[in-house]
Amino acid sequence: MTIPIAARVAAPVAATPGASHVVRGACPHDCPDTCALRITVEDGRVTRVAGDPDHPPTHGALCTKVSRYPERTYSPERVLTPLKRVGRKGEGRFEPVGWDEALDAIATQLQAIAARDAQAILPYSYAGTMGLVQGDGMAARFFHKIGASLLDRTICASAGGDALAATYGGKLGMHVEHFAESRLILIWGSNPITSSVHFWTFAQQAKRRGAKLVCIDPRRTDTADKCHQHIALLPGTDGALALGLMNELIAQDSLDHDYLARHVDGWPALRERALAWPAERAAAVCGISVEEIRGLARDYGATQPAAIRLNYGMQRVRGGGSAVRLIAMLPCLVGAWRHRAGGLLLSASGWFKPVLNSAWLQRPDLLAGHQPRTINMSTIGDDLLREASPAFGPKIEALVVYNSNPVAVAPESAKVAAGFAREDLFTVVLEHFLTDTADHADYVLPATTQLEHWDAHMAYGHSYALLNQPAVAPVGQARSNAEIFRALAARMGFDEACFSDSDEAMAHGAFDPAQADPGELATRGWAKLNIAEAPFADGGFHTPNGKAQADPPGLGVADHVPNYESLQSSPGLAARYPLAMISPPARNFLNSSFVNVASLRASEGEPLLEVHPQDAAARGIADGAVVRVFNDRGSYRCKAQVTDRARAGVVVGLGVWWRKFGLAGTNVNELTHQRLTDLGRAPTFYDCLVEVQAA
Ligand SMILES: Nc1nc2c(c(=O)[nH]1)N[C@H]1C(S)=C(S)[C@@H](COP(=O)(O)OP(=O)(O)OC[C@H]3O[C@@H](n4cnc5c(=O)[nH]c(N)nc54)[C@H](O)[C@@H]3O)O[C@H]1N2
Ligand SMILES: Nc1nc2c(c(=O)[nH]1)N[C@H]1C(S)=C(S)[C@@H](COP(=O)(O)OP(=O)(O)OC[C@H]3O[C@@H](n4cnc5c(=O)[nH]c(N)nc54)[C@H](O)[C@@H]3O)O[C@H]1N2
Ligand SMILES: [Mo]
Repeated sequence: MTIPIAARVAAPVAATPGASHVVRGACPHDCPDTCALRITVEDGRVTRVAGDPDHPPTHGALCTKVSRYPERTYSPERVLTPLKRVGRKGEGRFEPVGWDEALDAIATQLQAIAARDAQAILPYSYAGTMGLVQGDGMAARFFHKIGASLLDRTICASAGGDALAATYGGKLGMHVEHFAESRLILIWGSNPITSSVHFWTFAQQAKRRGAKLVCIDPRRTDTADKCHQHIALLPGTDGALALGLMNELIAQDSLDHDYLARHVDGWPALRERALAWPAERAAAVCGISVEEIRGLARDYGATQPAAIRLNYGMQRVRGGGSAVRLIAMLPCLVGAWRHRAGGLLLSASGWFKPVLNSAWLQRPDLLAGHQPRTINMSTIGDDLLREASPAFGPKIEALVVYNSNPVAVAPESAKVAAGFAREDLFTVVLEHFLTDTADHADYVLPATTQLEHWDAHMAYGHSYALLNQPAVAPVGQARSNAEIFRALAARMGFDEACFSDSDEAMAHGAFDPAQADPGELATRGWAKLNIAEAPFADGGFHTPNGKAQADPPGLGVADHVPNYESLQSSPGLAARYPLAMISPPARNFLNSSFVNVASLRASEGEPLLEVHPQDAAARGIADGAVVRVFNDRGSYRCKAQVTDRARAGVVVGLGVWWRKFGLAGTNVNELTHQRLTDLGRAPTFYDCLVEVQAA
């Protein structure tokens, strides 16, 4: 039987007995791949979620998590009615209430607080869905109209993002498909088999055609196992490695002098800096051999096209911004940008800037001249515990959380949990599940999933716009985020016409129709942006003068910046807590999403800490033993896995588990701190010293 493809489906979708059809959608999750989906609906129920074979980055394949999407959407644990708290904060005891009762109570509270000082209200959201409508579309309009505190959305990518902006003038990079033609690929601070599996397909195609793959990662990941070479540097030393490579490229004269002269500003100053980093010095800082640096420089200097897949793992340390600035100069030094299969890809979201109707979606003009303060989401632990002061402004009295699980994912979670437990804080959480954060809510509101609502999507790992059509009617009493904010706006008497825009109208209006064809989006589900094949072959960076900036005004030339917590910058601390802990994503979860999907949790097993055999032996820790991992901020219990996936001196706690699934009701963020990166005000999750003991 062939399944007809529904080009347009109006929500809600009525169930026709026996009927089966396919709806075009987009994966909403925080991942570079943003897959195009084909969703099979039978008798009004989604029975299958598959990758679109025609969408080049998706090429018909999905990750395990999203191919299990029906299990998530129809989970018996889904929140399907509004809930009101009846227990203590954090206990997770609620009773169902009607929508009207919940929305009336929330609107009344927000109005009362706004009448005193609207900045005491804080929206807190991140990328549970990356949708332009269910993310910061109607919600942004609502909070702008209130004049609530603004949120600095730094928790993931702003160190690297600001670094790319300083260097290239935006988050711009290669087309992911072109990696298939590269001859040398550096997979740097990235574990694509876990976190960007569609990029990995292109890297494997290149490998089959004879390309060399090098993985630069402190952990021996599955990806490292499948590369030709693995360079296991110490966490937070990537800037030193980049400078050591530049030093060698200068010594070998592998530079593209013409490209440097025509398309780079500040090379003489960067050259001076690099000359201070001979391979011996860099190798000592990175904890690797001199030959590893020399060999990599020889390969990178002699192979074209050479491509770097940089990812966010390496920027979650104090010097993350500087390291990205340095690495982003490497393709300029050797002229790799001349080829479409050469250059670098960290994030490509900047290509969407001229394509998005951001001001229409978010309506910052509704602030009407107000300049509310900005709260950094990465320091929410401290900020929730702060009293009013002239510098800070009013105490935070109300939090509205959507698309995020800060109690599990924000750093230094003891403080975050203490803040969320404040009796004088009014907290509303829009969610699918009773997460650690929802457990602290006064009201939990049931949100629709991607299968039940309209949305429009950009991507940060490819250059296609996507449209998501609802496949089925909302499950239970769920409402879309946008619908919930629309209903609250009505109750608060906001009468601007934009508060009546439907989700569907917002999804269709998200992109400039001249740049992302509405017909293609409606019928095929995706539209390719018009970006040059080799965007910087002849310069043309998005900086004011079109040149890549090695020495930008106000920042100067980047240097290696040691971690806050390292032998180099805090020897006393390193004596007490000698192990560096990193906590990169687990393959079967997406940050803290999917932790509650039983089959995916079963695949991950339980929270573990990888410890190198030498470090384990020195502490009498056996494989599988329960350990206490601790530092001055707190302690966390889990089982040890003794393995050489962790290099000596580094322990790995794959994240991000819900606290309530932890042995002692905590997760790795009990140990991380709230200090920020050198650029971008981002968290430094992987800049964290600990000690481990058998418990
Ligand atoms: N399955 C799955 N996929 C995901 C996610 C998930 O949780 N699960 N999360 C999504 C999100 S939000 C993001 S931002 C991306 C994150 O994905 P990536 O950007 O790839 O970042 P991480 O997975 O944090 O780290 C990647 C690798 O960097 C290594 N690393 C840690 N510290 C350093 C360092 O100092 N230097 C270097 N060179 N390497 C280091 C880690 O060991 C890890 O293997 O993935 C997305 N995709
Ligand atoms: N230790 C450590 N901590 C980390 C990281 C790490 O590597 N190590 N990674 C960091 C990174 S890269 C990131 S991006 C952050 C991620 O932090 P978050 O963006 O908070 O991501 P999630 O933990 O996946 O939580 C998203 C929540 O949104 C909900 N959600 C999904 N879709 C919808 C929707 O349509 N409506 C509503 N209302 N809710 C929805 C999901 O159910 C989920 O509970 O975590 C950071 N924290
Ligand atoms: Mo992220």
